[in-house]
Amino acid sequence: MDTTNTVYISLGSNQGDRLKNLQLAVDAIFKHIGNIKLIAKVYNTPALGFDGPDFLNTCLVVVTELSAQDVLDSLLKIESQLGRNRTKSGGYESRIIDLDILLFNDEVIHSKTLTVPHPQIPNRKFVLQPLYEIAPKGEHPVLKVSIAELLKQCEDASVLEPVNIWLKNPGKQINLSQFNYIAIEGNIGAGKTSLATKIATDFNAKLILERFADNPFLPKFYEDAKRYAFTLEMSFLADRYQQISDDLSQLDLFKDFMVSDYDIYKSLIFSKITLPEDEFRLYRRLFYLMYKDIAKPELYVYLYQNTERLQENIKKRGRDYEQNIDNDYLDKINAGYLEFLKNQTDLNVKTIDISDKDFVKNREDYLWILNEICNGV
Ligand code: PH2
Ligand code: MG
Ligand code: MG
Repeated sequence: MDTTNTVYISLGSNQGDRLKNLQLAVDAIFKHIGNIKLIAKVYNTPALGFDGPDFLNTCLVVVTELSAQDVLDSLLKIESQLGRNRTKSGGYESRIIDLDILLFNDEVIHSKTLTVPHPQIPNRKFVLQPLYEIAPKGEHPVLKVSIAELLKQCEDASVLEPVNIWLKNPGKQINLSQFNYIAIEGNIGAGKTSLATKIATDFNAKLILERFADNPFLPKFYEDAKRYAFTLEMSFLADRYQQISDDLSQLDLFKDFMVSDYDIYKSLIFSKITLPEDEFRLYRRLFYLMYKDIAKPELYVYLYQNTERLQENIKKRGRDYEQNIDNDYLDKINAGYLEFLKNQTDLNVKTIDISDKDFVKNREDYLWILNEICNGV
């Protein structure tokens, strides 16, 4: 399920501290729109089409979950936050910052507010040169020619001078790959899978997801807990053990680290709640036999979410067999996790309270969580 879009954005400034304006725009784009994959060199360029001071121009590629219209709205907001005011003069005029969508995936858009690809691409060297640097193989989706070819054919005679200062990519400050293996944990409905999946996509990590959907005992357990608890816990343990020992031993050369949406210890936490005392003791013996020879995460993240919002999330995702989970059960699981975490001395644990956050909806909340993960152990 890939819901991300690739958007190419052109940046320009010919008023005030031009380089600072570009950097502030890059920072705001990262904060509100998405991860920045590449930033081209910055060029000093003569104002094209009107009389005015030289511009600094560059381009960047962003990966975003926003629609083209939402990206546009966000860019306009950033422009005005950086102090741009548009007068209704008709022609071009100097500006603190100009942020234009050049390309959005390979889509062709003609709406009242937005034309993509940007109609001026072929006529502007200050766009084509930096765009070529970050998309050397890119193709214009309407003209069906490469950016390289458009640059060659471009009749704009402007002389571009590269400025020898690079804009900084704020994403580089988030250094998750300092951990070789991160496990995301939390109660049912806390958002473990969503967070692990987002991290894996954004930071080139190998993703290890629990295969709960394949567990035939889970729906049965929710129907008749007493009868199926031991069977369910055993089958979870077998699956988790196998997956963790298989996946963690296969280092993927093309990935920077690993992230999972569970830690195997959850087997013990859940079984302590679901099994009668004597069965639990048997289970625990088996658990530790397996637990001792598998790799532990270098960072264990516990997402704390309150019961009310757990229930909302459970409703939202709508798995039939989960719909009758009661608050008491969720509270017990949370207490089980907290008890476990309290007693961990060897494990690097980071508990993050996300009860007033929504990292799926708000990028700022997502970035806040990443920051907590990186900096706060
Ligand atoms: N933007 C314009 C018009 N002219 N000239 C340069 N050099 N750089 C720009 O970004 C630019 C321009 C309208 O957006
Ligand atoms: Mg423009
Ligand atoms: Mg514009």
